[in-house]
Amino acid sequence: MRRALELAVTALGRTSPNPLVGCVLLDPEGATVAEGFHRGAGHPHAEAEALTAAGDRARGATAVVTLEPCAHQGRTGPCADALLSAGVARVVYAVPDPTPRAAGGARRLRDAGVEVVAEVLREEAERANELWLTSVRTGRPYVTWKFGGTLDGRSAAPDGSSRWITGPAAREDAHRLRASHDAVLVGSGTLREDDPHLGLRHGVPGRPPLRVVLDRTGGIRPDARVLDDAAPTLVVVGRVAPAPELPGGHEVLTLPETDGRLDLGELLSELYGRGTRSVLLEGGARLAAEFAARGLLDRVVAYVAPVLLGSTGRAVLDGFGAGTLSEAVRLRLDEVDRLGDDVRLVLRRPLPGAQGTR
Ligand code: AOF
Ligand code: ZN
Repeated sequence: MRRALELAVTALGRTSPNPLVGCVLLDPEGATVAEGFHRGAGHPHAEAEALTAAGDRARGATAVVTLEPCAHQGRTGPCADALLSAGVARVVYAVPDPTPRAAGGARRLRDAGVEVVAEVLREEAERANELWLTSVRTGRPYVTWKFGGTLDGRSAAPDGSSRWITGPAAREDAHRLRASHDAVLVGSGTLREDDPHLGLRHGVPGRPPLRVVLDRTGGIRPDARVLDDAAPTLVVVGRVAPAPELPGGHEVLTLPETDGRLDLGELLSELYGRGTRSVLLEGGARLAAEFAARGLLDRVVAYVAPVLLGSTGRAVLDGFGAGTLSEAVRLRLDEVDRLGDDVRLVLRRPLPGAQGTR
């Protein structure tokens, strides 16, 4: 299963709206017969890839799969049936398929007399596929807020200078984080002030994420860097805004507004409907605050630099303020890593029922 997970994550950032899946076929002595992983929507499922590579040697084999084999006819056939006709004797999987459309493969295999072992290395497999799994369970994209800031929570000096607060290792890592998401999102302030590009730097593997920019009043300039041809861009405007003229390959999305703000819930369901399973918030402070206030942050990745800017610096979060401690957003600290002179913290929404304090 560890090997199957390793195979699965080689396609990180390229499979949406489909999951990461890996599969290893073992002979009765435990030797590897064939391997496969899912390369992305429209490509064969991991099981199918491994079965094709195995040919006749799949007979009597054990299939080790990171996700319950599917039972539906979609873009490709039901894997449960393919495993049956190939004569596989045992199926070991990690995570049950959470989609009503594809679930039921384990039952079908058991009913046909195949030995099925469920939930092997489930925790590791949940983590490897966490963006997709959380997304299909909640029906909206998984939301990660990424920021680089000072020890005292500032992202820029009062004059706007911010290059560079964190060092090259942290910035490199942030780039890889971008490549692992389906979409990156910035608010109108960041769009106007920073003219961000949001593409993948040369040499970073992966498919470039969809660039999503909020532009409530429709003021985006046709020469904005985000409108080049490095990746498609979705420009989100409010109902009253004039639809901006965009160069080819980019699209305008019109959303309802509440109290002069674009409806983020609508935005997320629109993105989900387009197959986006993960969104990375890349700025700015007001956008992040809105997601935080609405309880829409699944994960925070913070790059913290050994720098103090003091109270005149611009806060990483702006517009959200807890009146009292019990209203604070409390996160679970999962990872702490040193990257050069900076520290990367990975924090997640606490598990339901978990205590906020230790
Ligand atoms: C995959 N790859 O290796 C496995 C999947 O759109 P379809 O027809 O390709 O079906 C996608 C669903 O099939 C997916 O959401 C998941 O529930 C199931 N299993 N999918 O893309 C795979 N094993
Ligand atoms: Zn399948």
